[in-house]
This record gives sequence, C-alpha cells and structure tokens, in this order.
Amino acid sequence: MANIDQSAATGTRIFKYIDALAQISESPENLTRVSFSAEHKRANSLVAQWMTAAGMSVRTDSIGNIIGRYEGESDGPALMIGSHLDTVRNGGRYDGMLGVVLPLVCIELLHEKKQRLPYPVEIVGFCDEEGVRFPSTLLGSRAIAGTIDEAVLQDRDASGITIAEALKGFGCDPTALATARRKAEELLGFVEVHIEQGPVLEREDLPVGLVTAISGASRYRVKVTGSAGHAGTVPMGLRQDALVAASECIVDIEHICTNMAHVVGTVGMITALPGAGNVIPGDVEFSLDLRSSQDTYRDNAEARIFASLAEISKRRQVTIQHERTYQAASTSCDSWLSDQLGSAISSSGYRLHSLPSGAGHDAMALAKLTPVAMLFVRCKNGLSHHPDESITQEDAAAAATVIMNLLTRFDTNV
Ligand code: HGY
Ligand code: MN
Ligand code: MN
Repeated sequence: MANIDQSAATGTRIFKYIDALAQISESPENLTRVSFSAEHKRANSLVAQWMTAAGMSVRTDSIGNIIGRYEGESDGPALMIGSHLDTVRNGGRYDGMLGVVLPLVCIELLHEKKQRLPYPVEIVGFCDEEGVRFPSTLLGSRAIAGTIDEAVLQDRDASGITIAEALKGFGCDPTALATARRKAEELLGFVEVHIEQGPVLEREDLPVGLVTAISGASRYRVKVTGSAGHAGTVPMGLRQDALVAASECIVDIEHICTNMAHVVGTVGMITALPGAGNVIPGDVEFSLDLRSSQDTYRDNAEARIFASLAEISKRRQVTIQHERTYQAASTSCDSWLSDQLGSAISSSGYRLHSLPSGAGHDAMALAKLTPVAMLFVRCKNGLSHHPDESITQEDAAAAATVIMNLLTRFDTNV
C-alpha cells in the first residue's frame, strides 16, 4: 500500500501549483478567472504542462475541459478525478483548483517512481462550475455526462457574447459539443477533492471528511418593471419604483428562507436602470440562488417566494417576472465508491467523519454518468468565495495521502 510520506514536501508541491494558478486572473487586484477567457486559456495550458510532465497524455475536449490521462497496466475503464479551474469574482485560490492540482501531484509522485496503477486515471480541469460568466453552470461536467442541452450555447454573458461564440474564441468547436460526452463503460467512477467551504471539519478538528450528499440548487433571473420618472417631481404616492419593489422582494426572500428549515436563498447580483441618481428606477433585474439538501424543501420555498412576489407586484403596480436559468437536483454520493474513499481516509490514520455539501460541485453532474464520491478538506473559518479562503499545507498533504491510498488500493470490482 503506497502511503506517501505526509511530508511538507507534498504540501509544498501542491501549494506551488496552487499559487501559480492564483496568479492567473483578469484583475491584478483579485482572483477572478471566468470561463473561456484569456486567463482560463492560460490556466489550462499551465495545467497541461504539469500533466505532461507527470507522464500524462493531455487533450482539451470540445467544451474546453483540460483532461490528462495516466495509463494503467490495463486499458480498462478509468478512474476520473477532478474539479473546476474557473473562479468566482474576487474568489479564493483553493475552490476548484485544489481538486485538480492535488490528484495531479499524486500522479506526478507515481510517475517519478515509475509506478503504474492497475487501471488508467484521468484528471479533469472543468471549464465552468461557478457559472459566473453565463447564467447556467456545470457546463464542462454536464457536457461530459451528456446532459447538456445544446440550446444553452445561446446563453449570453453581460456583454452579449454567447457561449458558442466564447467557445470559438477559446479554440473549441461548439458544433462538436456532443464529442465531449463520455460513455459510462469508459469510467470506474469520479472522485472530487474540494475544500469544505464550511465550518464542520474545523469544529471536528479533522483535516478531511467524506461527503454524503450535495445540495440541489436553482438559479433565477427576476425582472421588476415599474416606471422611471423625475426624482424631484413625482410625488411618493404616485411612484412605481422598481428598485424599492425589488428591495421588498429581497427582504421577503430572506424572511421566507430564514423561516424554512434546510433552505438558503441568496440574491447576489442586482442592476437598476436607467442608473442615474435623479431618476426613479423603472427597470431592475436581480439574481436568486436557492439551495436545499431536500428538493421538496427547495420547491416549497420557490412556491412561497414567487407567491409573495406576485402580491408585491399587485400592491406596488409593478410587473415582476422570473425565469429559472439553472436547476440541479440534490445528489447522493455513491456508496461503493464512498466506501473505498472512506477506507482510504481511515487507512491514512484519520477519523472518518461524513458530512453533506451545501455548495454545488461538478460531481453533481457526473453522478448522472458514473458513481461519484467527494473528499472535503478543512478550510479556515469555513470561508470561501472570498480572497481569505485558506487551507494549510499539512491538510493538503493529508488529503494527498488519502487520495494516494485510494489510488493504490482501489478495488475495481463493483
Ligand atoms: O455556488 C456553488 O455552490 C459552487 O461554489 N459553485
Ligand atoms: Mn467549487
Ligand atoms: Mn465555488
């Protein structure tokens, strides 16, 4: 059983790659790397270099995922391990990137020892998990799972560029989207290593944890239309102020989600037009992100929220329209694969603690194609989607030991 030394050297290697990727951003002030951007292209080519140096064959699929393959002693189905290379705006450097770099370092260590596994391993850097640039999300993992609707290629970003146009600019062929799809028989399963993005492992004083299930999520675009007018001449009682109406909607969303168990609701983006200080806003658009570990709870929250928005619309004489731009059902991790990952945690010397994920992950999409399991890594104060997101090198080394034990002891018999 290979049990790589949990030396600082392993953590240092991982951090060296993480820090190199963190330099690739659209902004010098913070880490922002959106899908199909020049920065995404640079990140993909840097990861491709590391994969090649680790003895992997490397390709980019038709949706812009970067995929490295480390051949095994047999050429049967491969174990896929990966996560995403895109970030949120002003994001942290571990969300996504850790799940690409950590298994890559494990393969690098095997390659240096000229060690082959009984089966092939594929490492994937997915092109779009955060869904920051376009309304939809999980584009890369859904393309691999074969669950993506080609219509999504017409989604536009804030500057009106469609995904299809962005893909062409990225050097991919959007008409060949279907070629990204993998067959179930090509894979043993998919494992994702990811920072916890929550406080549980810190509270348990554990470096790693086994994920049981991933919360489902829905995203909406909400449009409020009132009537613009002169800020100085329209009496308060005669206004149809779209921004005040939207504000009441947003407070209601918070109230409803706060009073429902297991549901979280977030309004992360808002625009108000015409956007002048002396004009009553006539048009407002805001985002809504709804999550729950139980899909029925999320459905109930959705019904209550949009009933409340309809009442506000009537009372304030504004129109309020909503469009769902994305939906993913809550996903349970596969027991066969999770048992193997759980044994790897225990055999690495760590108490096995299982926990659900409130955040969404590419594993949700891959679960439609192949068994999935996730390893969480402790992160400081549970902070994520924030520049202060951080983990320790020791915890990175601990997680690498677990993954190396998973790889070298993997039982391919289902
Ligand atoms: O939003 C999420 O849950 C993930 O971090 N994209
Ligand atoms: Mn993530
Ligand atoms: Mn994220």
